[in-house]
Formats: sequence, C-alpha cells, structure tokens
Amino acid sequence: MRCQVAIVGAGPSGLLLGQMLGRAGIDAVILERKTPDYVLGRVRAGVLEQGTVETLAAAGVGERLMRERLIHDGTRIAFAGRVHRIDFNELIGKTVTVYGQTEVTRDLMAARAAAGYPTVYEAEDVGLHGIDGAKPHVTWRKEGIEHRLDCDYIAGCDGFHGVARAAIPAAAIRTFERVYPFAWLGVLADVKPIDEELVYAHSPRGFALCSMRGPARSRYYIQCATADLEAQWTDDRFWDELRRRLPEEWAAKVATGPSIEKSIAPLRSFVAEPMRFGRLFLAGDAAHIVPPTGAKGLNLAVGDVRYLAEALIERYAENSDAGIDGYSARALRRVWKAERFSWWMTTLLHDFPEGGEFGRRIQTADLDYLFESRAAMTALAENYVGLPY
Ligand code: RFL
Ligand code: PHB
Repeated sequence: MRCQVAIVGAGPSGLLLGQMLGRAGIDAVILERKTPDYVLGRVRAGVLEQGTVETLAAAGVGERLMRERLIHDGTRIAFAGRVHRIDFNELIGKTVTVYGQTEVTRDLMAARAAAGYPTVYEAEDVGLHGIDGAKPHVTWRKEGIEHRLDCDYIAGCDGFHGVARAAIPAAAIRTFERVYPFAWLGVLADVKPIDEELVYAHSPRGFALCSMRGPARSRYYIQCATADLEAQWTDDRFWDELRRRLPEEWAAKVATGPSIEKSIAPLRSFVAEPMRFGRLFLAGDAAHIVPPTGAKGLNLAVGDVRYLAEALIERYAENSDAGIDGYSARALRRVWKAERFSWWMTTLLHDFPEGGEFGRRIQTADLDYLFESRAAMTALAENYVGLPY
C-alpha cells in the first residue's frame, strides 16, 4: 500500500490534518490504535478559540458546530469570597466557543467517512521506518496480519504517549518539562451548569472549575492529589468538595446529580523541539502538553495542523520545501506563548503547598492586580481567546 502522507493517530490532530489534506487532493491514510468508540469516549477539552472555530469551518466541519455551540463573551474568576468577571468581548471584541472535543472529533470522523478517506482503527504495534531518508514507511499489525504503508511524509499525531516522538533519535530532539504537584479530577453530569459562563475558582482548599457541555450538561474539575484514585472520590465527596471551594452564594447554585464520567489527569507542561525529524512531523499532544487551566491543548493542536497542512499543500502544489522547512519554528512560536499562558494560569489559581506563605502572598497580589488593572485583564483575555494567527 502507498499514500502521500501517513498520519499516526485519529485524535483531533490526525483527523483534522486528514480532512485538510484530503480537501486539497492529497492522499493520506490514518492509523489509529484504538476503536472509534474508545476515541469518542474520552472526555477532554471544552473551549475553542475563535481561530479554531474558523479553521474547523474552513475545513468543512463547522456546520453542526455553528448550530450547537455556546458563545461565551467572558469568564468568571472566584477568589477571596468574590467572583470577578473578565469580559473578553468588551476588552478585546472577541469571544470563545464552548463545544466539546468529543463533538469536534465526532464531526471530523463523520466528514472522513462521508468523503471515503481511509482510516485503519485498531492498528497494533505501529512502527515508523526510514524517517531520516527519502522513502519512509509505516508498519502495523491488525488481526494478526502485518501491514506496510509506503509514503512521502509521516505526521505524528499520536498524542503524548504515542510512538512518533519516541522514533526520533534522542540526540536530535530536546525536551522541556514541568510536572505539577497535583492533578485534576473531572466529573461530567447531566445537571444544569452553575452559570452561563465558566467559573475558575482559587481557594485555600485548591482550584476548582465549573464548565459545561450544554445547557443541561456540566463539566466540573477540582485540583486533587496526583496519587488519588477515582474510586476514592464518590459523587457525594466530589460535590461537597466542589462547593467548599466556591464562594457561598455560588456554592448554593451547584446542581448535583449522578456523575456520568469521572477521571483524574496529571498536569504537565512539556515541549519537544524541533517538531520535525527528516520526513516525520509532530503535531498536537505528540509534540507538547499544556496544563488544562488555560484551555489551550486542543487549540494548539489545531494551530499545528493548520500550519502543517499549509506546508504540505505547498510542498505538493508548488514543489517547494519552504513551508515544511519552516513548520517547526513557526509552530513553536505559537506553542511557547500558550505554554507560558497555561503555566501562568495554573500558577495563579492552584494551591502549591510547597510555595509556603510567600507563594500565597504573591498569588494574592497577582490576583488583586488582575482585577484592578484593565491592562492585566486585557492580557488574560487576549491569551484566553487565542493569539492571532
Ligand atoms: P490525542 O487526543 O491524544 O489523540 C492521539 C491519538 O493517537 C492515538 N495513538 C496511537 N495511534 C496509533 N499508534 C499508536 N502507537 C498510538 N498512540 C496513540 C490515540 O489513541 C489517540 O486517538 O492528541 P491530539 O489529537 O494531538 O489532540 C490533543 C488534545 O486531545 C488535547 O490537547 C486536549 O484534550 C487538551 N485539553 C484541552 N484543550 C483545550 O484546547 N481546551 C480545553 O478546555 C482542554 N481541556 C484537555 C482539557 C485535556 C484534558 N486531559 C484529560 C488531558 C481537559 C482535560 C481534562
Ligand atoms: C472543559 O470544559 O473541559 C474545560 C474548560 C476550560 C478549561 C479546561 C477544561 O480551562
């Protein structure tokens, strides 16, 4: 079997890249380790930047998104018993969209199936070969049979734990990492959200976030210990802890009900440089991770894919390497700004016991300054809605 671009991973990065290349007449095959249902069962991102929405619409997957999305003009931040509002629309004339990653993925899968683009699910032991030469290929096993796909380029869209980044020789890649001393416990429940907008909360008991997936579906997160297990967090314990981290009159608004999903995720900042080795390109979580506090992970993945699709399209249409040669540096400029913002939001809003009282005073000063200064609020708004392309 042969194709122009082999894509490893059918998460949002791989599927969107496949969609953009397919529409440009470039033939790409996606190899995914899991089943479609498994991929759709992962509850992840909820907030899309305006640029992400525009990119998805331009790729032909914006129809349901435009119909069903919730547009948020601002967000709320609770601390020291008060709830402050950051009005993105008033500060910078932009908004964000709430539409779950699951739905983005579902739309991309449907578009791919409708166009008849090839995807291999349940591809085991995917291996990347010859990436430093002119003729790379990918191998995998499915139902006991070995397969081989020859290609011009490989896109590693296989997330943080994938095989693509690991296929790059250690001497050719440099990584930067910060692991945070806590995790997020996320709960999905069919209950009315606490507010029309998201509420981020800083409290002495730790961080909390009230998000949503629709008018009758809430997504909540609380900071927890990295060693915690989902089973230790009964629904009652979760709702109780969430309420204790919100100002009283907001706690009273929390509608509770049985959880339909509950998961714990560690928090990490990570970047691998460069995002290319020979004929392999990395995109999305395969190349970088941000802590979810700034809602940047999926948006960054879409940014990478937008740059990579442009570069590959230029390669085939104009027989020029300029785009693919510039891809890594161009993507990393955007990545590092989102890394900085996500690190800052995480540092601002979580409890860091090892930071001691000095750390807490600095946090309080940072939060006070944020709500006293239009410049500081504007900086948050600009980054949260997404820096311009
Ligand atoms: P994914 O989604 O991890 O997809 C990678 C795919 O590759 C497959 N795979 C392999 N396939 C073949 N062979 C192998 N060896 C393979 N190894 C892996 C996997 O099965 C999978 O299908 O990466 P991608 O596509 O780069 O997308 C990145 C996003 O998923 C991620 O950045 C966001 O979910 C991060 N994130 C958020 N981002 C936002 O922009 N806004 C948010 O509000 C937001 N909230 C979040 C988040 C991530 C979270 N968690 C759990 C990590 C909230 C949470 C809790
Ligand atoms: C979510 O709805 O899952 C979500 C929203 C905002 C974040 C992180 C996650 O910062």
